[in-house]
Amino acid sequence: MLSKKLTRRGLIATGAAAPALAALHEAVPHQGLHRAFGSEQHAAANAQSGHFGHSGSGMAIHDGFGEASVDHAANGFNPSDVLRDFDYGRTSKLPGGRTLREWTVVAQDKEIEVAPGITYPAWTYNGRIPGPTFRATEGDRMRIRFTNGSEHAHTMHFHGFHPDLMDGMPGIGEGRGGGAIETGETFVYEFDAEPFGVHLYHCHTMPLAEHLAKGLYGAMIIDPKEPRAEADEMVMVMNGFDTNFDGENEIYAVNSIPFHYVEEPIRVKRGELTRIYLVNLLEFDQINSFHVHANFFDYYPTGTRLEPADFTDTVIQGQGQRGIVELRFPFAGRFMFHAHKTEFAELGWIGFFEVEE
Ligand SMILES: [Cu+2]
Repeated sequence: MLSKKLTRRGLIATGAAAPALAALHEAVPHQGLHRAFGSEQHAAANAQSGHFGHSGSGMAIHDGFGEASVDHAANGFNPSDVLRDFDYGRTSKLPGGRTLREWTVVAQDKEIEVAPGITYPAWTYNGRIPGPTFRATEGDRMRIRFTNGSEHAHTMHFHGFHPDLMDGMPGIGEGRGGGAIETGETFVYEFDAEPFGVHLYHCHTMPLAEHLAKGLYGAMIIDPKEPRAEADEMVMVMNGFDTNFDGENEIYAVNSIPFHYVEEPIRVKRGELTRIYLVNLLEFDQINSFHVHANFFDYYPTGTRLEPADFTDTVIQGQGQRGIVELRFPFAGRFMFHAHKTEFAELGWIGFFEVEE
């Protein structure tokens, strides 16, 4: 039975979460999910009539949103592109021969359609969630020119070595142009690319949970000087959205859009080395996880060592944790990957690899 107040856990208890989102969308189109979730009668009535369930034994998580899809063009990003989009910046040589990589980042307030018909008032870096995946080689100089085009003060806080002025911490370096970057202001973050590994960046303005949950984060990859083996590479930022602002996520995903890689499976070649840069930037929940079916992978926590620390098929990450997953698919076919946290999977954190000959 549904509880009187419909919550995400209430939805899951009915075994109805994903189809419920779609059904609520049909019933209450183009409104925020917090509005849609307010129409409890629709949901309750539909649930009791069996409208959500495909089999009665639980939701068919494979179905995702069925025919419905978000408007990626309007969002300005498509998770299928984000997956293999590595931003190496504009490169030049510094005196002495080192490589300088430069990026321009603008914080923008932006409505994102996070599920079909459900928009979320996000805060973004360069209009996308996750923000650009910065990529450099150990020892490069990284220079990020950050302009705050948002109505709120923000920062960019990078994980890595850097002076305090470059730490993106409100209250630190304010007299020197750093700290909180107010609306309309620009600040240039600059530091050496170290250590090698897979890292992250995010806004560090208070209240931190809000600034993270709103979408101000991304991945940063520092390649070792001696490059890793050639591979089909991709970045997966695990995240979610609290669409009704109750301090809990209603949807979960990799690269923001729930069920996206169910609708558009990730195509890989059988036997080819596949490398996933996996980063957890989920707010509100204590852990996230990644599991791949019918396979095992080498796991390099934080990517800061060249030898894998584990050979497994499931890994758990707290917020800010990240690592490199390396695997080869021995069989052609369709293989699921998902959070091994059933609740997250049912609310969108699920996808497929389409392994081709
Ligand atoms: Cu912020």
